Amino acid sequence: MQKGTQMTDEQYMRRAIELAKRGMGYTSPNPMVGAVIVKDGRIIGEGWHERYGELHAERNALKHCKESPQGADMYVTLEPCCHHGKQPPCVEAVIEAGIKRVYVGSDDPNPLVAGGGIKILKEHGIEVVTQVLKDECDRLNDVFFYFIQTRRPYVAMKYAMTMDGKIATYSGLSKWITGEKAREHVQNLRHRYKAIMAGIGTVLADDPLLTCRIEGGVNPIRIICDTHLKLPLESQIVNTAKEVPTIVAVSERYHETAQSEALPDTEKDSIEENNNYQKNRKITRLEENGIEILYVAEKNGHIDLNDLMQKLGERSIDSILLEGGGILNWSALKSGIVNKVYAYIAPKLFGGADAKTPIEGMGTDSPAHAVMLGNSKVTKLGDDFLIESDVVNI
Ligand code: AOF
Ligand code: ZN
Repeated sequence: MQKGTQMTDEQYMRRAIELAKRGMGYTSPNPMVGAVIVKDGRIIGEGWHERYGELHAERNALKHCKESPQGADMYVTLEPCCHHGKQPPCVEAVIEAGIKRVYVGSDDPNPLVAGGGIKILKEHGIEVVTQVLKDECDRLNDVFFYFIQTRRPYVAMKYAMTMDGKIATYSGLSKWITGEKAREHVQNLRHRYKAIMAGIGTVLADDPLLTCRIEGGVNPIRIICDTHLKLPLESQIVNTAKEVPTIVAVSERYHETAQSEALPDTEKDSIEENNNYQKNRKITRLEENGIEILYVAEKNGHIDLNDLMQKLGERSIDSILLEGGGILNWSALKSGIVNKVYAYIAPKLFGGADAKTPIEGMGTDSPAHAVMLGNSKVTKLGDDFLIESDVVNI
């Protein structure tokens, strides 16, 4: 910015977007929101929604004003709220501060707001300009918009593959496919998304931790899809479950087992009772280790992912990074729960008919029935490429 040149409305809004992003990973299930206050062509206050439950962006920007906001303009990435939640309504603060004009990016689809904020501002004689950099502001909160309207988590499928579409060599080796920069990017996703989900196959094969390894990063809640309770007690997941919240989704058929009285060894007289007894003991052990067991309906011998999404939504889990193996990835696509795909592509070739690919299962029978992706964006990360796309036909 040259001294003396005034910034445009879009530039102020872009600044507000930048500020909003500082809340990434900390505001869930609230949106990321940024606000800038401008007087006589100068920014006099900035703020963002820093953490769930704390001040909203508008109040933070007002709090940080270096001079009176009377008669100033405010640029805010989301429609100011008008309801009492964990925080009082932002519109009241905006009105009391004497703000003259408000530039808004996204509308707030929260039924408690939904146009109400803008209406109140206008009723108080404040000029409101809507849809400033709307697309960019909307993009910031894909997760919030989906969750507030469906109460189900927004799911992003992530995988890393070679240019010939392999996620491991035929011998099963996968360390490493992509380089450091791409792997660091994945760590940022683990910080950003509320939960991370993997299938039991991945846990048995790799014994992963599924944590976020960036400084100051937040660990995602770990969700393991484990229909038949195969998770080993000695796995890293179990050993760290007291520090990292972990949910193991199992078939609801084990619910009864868990509730039934455990039989002492000597009294077991059938294979089924013995089996139930073992499952029961395992559930107790897992719970003692800090794991939450979530009982989910079964569909075709697997966890019903739609039922799982419903239950996770009820626990305020608004977003999931799916780092599944090929089978879980296909089930997720087929169940229609996937909203976005992050494909990290390394410029190398593994070959091999038996080398695993990111999405396995049955697959589609005809190109006409493909899962269609759109809004694609390509980013170069070192020697690798990231293609991120929205699933458009779920
Ligand atoms: C704003 N500015 O910075 C945010 C807004 O429980 P509360 O009080 O934190 O309210 C959460 C709701 O407020 C959330 O669902 C969304 O509609 C709105 N978030 N609004 O004006 C902000 N974070
Ligand atoms: Zn608010």
